[in-house]
Amino acid sequence: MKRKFVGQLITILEVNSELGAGTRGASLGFESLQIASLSSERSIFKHPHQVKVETENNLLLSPSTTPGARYVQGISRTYDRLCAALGDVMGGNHFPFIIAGDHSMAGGTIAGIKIANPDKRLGVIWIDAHADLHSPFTSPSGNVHGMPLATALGMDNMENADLSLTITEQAKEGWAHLKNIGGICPKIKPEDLVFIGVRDTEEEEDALCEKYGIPNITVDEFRQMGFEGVAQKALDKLAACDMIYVSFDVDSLDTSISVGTGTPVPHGLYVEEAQSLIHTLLTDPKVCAFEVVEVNPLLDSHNQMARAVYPIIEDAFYTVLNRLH
Ligand SMILES: [Mn+2]
Repeated sequence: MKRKFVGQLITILEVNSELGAGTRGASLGFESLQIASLSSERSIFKHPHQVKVETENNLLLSPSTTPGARYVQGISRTYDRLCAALGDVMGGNHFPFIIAGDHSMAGGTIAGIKIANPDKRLGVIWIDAHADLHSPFTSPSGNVHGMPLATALGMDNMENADLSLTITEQAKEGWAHLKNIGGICPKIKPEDLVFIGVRDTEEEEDALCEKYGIPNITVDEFRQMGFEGVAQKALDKLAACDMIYVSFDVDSLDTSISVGTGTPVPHGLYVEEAQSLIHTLLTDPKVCAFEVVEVNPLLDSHNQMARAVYPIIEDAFYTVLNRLH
């Protein structure tokens, strides 16, 4: 069934998160995309509806005191703010178009969408080199940008816990907050999740994918099926969902494009492939939010990553805007 959101508009959310990553610089992704947009006459950053969600990156001035889930208290408070902002944006019948730093924020995005739409079944399309399914009990690094989907699924994955890890009580409390925010846990079901381009996982994550049958459309399969086939397969898998959130980690792209992201992995998508896929997904009326993350100009030279990614983002933005009008 086609639904038309009469009068609905877009709000760009700026979330310069940095606390969830292991390398520094993802908080500069928004500005690097803004600079990359200057050569475009229709820069999305001219859009009148923009909201900035405050982060707690100043905590990085001191070492993390919560091994297991590094800087989780600052991340928790940022989740709260992001959820409140998403409540306002979606309550005003606007489409949230989120440009965030590290990928930990996607857990807050999913939480915010679910809290704003508690009776709706939410599906997630996760375009990424990584599965981001770790918990503090399995993560070798304790970096929360590897955990956002586990917060949304409410999964500790204790069956695969690494008992040698040090996890403080504060880390466990913070983790519980991330999972239970809004009093809804889980926010999504494992059968309502689709991966595209995932190619660098740990066995603890593989065990969850196998247990719950979470599909991953690999880069090779993408090239066999074409972007339309991939989009259709992902949307078909989520046919029972009322709303769909698309999360785009730029490390899904091939390392030939740029090194300007924290955890690059070879054999990824090319820009045209990602752009065509995202364009097709965002024409679907069920898609209710889009997020791009992990552009890191400090790891780059000449802002290559943002310059490569900005056209994808601009196309995505106007695809949604055209759909809504
Ligand atoms: Mn990611």
